Amino acid sequence: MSKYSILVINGPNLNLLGTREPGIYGAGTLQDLTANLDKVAAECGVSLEHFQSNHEGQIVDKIQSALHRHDFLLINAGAYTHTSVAIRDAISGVSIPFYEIHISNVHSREPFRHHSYLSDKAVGVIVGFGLKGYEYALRAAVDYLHKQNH
Ligand code: CA2
Repeated sequence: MSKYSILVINGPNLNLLGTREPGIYGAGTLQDLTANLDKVAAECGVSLEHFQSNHEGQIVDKIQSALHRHDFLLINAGAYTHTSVAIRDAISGVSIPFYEIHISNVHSREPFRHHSYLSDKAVGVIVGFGLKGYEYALRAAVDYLHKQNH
């Protein structure tokens, strides 16, 4: 059994990856992303759970259920990043360290995407590296956990 468990959360519309807007979000599907992360997790010796939902309350429930089950969260909250005090409060409530991920460079897009309700609570933020950003975040999370728990 792996020593560390990491939960990957993808928010609204990210189930559409690879089917539309490839210019912004790339050509890979959510399934491709999941398969690549599983491969990297196996290489690093950690367990991964994947969760995607289009519903804010379901994301809140999932974060609450992560308490005592997961050591780290990787979250792309999609559009809820810019609107959701509830997701911010859920993450603060469980006190699990997390990285915030965005596929696109939100800072080069519309002004309403420049503010995040999560960034100031995150250990780090990865923005604009496409789907590769999830892999970078996973590898960084593994380093973080090893350093924290030497
Ligand atoms: O860049 C990101 O990862 C975002 O979190 C994606 C969100 C957007 O609201 C954020 O501002 C930035 C949107 C996800 C929509 O994903 C789609 C993927 C393929 C086709 C259509 C939408």
